[in-house]
Amino acid sequence: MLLTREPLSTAPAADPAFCRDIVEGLSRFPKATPPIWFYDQRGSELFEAIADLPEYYPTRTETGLLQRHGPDFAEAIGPGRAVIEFGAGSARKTPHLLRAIDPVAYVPIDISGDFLHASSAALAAAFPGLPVLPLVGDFNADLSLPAAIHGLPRLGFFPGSTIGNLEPAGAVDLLRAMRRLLGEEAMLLIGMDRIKDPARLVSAYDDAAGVTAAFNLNLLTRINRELQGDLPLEAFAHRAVWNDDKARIEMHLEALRPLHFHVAGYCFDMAAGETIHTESSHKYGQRDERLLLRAGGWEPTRQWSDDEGLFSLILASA
Ligand code: AVI
Repeated sequence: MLLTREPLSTAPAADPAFCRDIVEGLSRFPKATPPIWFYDQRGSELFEAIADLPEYYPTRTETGLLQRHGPDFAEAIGPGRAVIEFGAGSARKTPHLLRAIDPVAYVPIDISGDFLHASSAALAAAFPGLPVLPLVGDFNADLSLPAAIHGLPRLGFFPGSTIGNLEPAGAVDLLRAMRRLLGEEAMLLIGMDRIKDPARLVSAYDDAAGVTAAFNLNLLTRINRELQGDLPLEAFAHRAVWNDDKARIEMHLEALRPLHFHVAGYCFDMAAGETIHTESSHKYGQRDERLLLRAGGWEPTRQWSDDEGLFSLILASA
C-alpha cells in the first residue's frame, strides 16, 4: 500500500537490471518482482531441492516421459541436430534426450553462470565427443547462438514448464523469439504443466519441508546482500495461492506486520497482510497448450503425457 521514495543515496553494486527490476517491482501496487531473480547460486540449489520433493510432481513426471519415450524422440526428431536448451540449470533431464537423438552439439543457456558451467562440465564428461557450448544469459532477452552451430538444424529444448512462469503475452513473445533464433527447419520440445486439482497444485508450491518457502524467501536474502537492503526476513511468510481465473499458482511473500525497509537507497512501506507477488506458474489445458504454441509460431506435431495427465511434453515444428 503506502509507498515513499527517497533519492538513491548509494550506487547499487549489483547487476543494474536486478536493481531496476526490484526497485520498480517494489514501487508498484500490488508489489511484484520477476521470477528470474530467484536463481542466484543458492536459489538454483534450492530449486534443485524442490525438484526432488515428494509434492513437486513436475520434474519427476517429465523425467519419466523423457526416459520412456526415447525411441519416439529418435523417430520424430532424428540425429544430427544442435540442441539448444533454454534455462538449462543443472540439466538433469537432458542426458535422456541426448542419448535418444544423438545430436551434433549441445548449447545450454542459463542466467546462473556458475551453475551452468558446473553442469556443462558434467555433461561434457558424460558425452565425450559432443561439443558442449554453454551460453550465460537471459533467454528472454536477445541472444546470439555460438558460431560453431551456424547452418545446423536445431532442436530447442524447453523443459520444466518454465514457459508457465511468463504471462501469456510474454510466453507468446518468447516462443516467437525462439522460432527466430532457431531458424526455419527448427523443432521445439517443450514441457507444459497441466491444470489439475488445486489442492495438489498448492501443496507442490507449499511443501511440508518448507523448501519452496526457503526458495521464495531467498529472494529477500539476495536483495539484502546485493542491493544493500534491510528487509526483515522473519517478518515475511511464504504463500502459494491458486488463481482459478488466470489458471495459475501464484507465490507471494506476505508482510506479517507493518514494515518500513530500504533497498538500494529507496524506502518502502508495507501494510500487514500486503504481499510481494514473486512468481506465477501458469497451468494449461490440452487445447491451451496447442493454442499457445500456435500463437508463438509453432505447429504441434506430437505430444506425450503421463497416465494421470499431470504433465505434457510437446514436439512442435517451425
Ligand atoms: C522453474 N519453474 C518452472 C518452477 C515452477 O514450477 O513454476 C519454479 C518453481 N517455483 C516454485 N517451485 C518451483
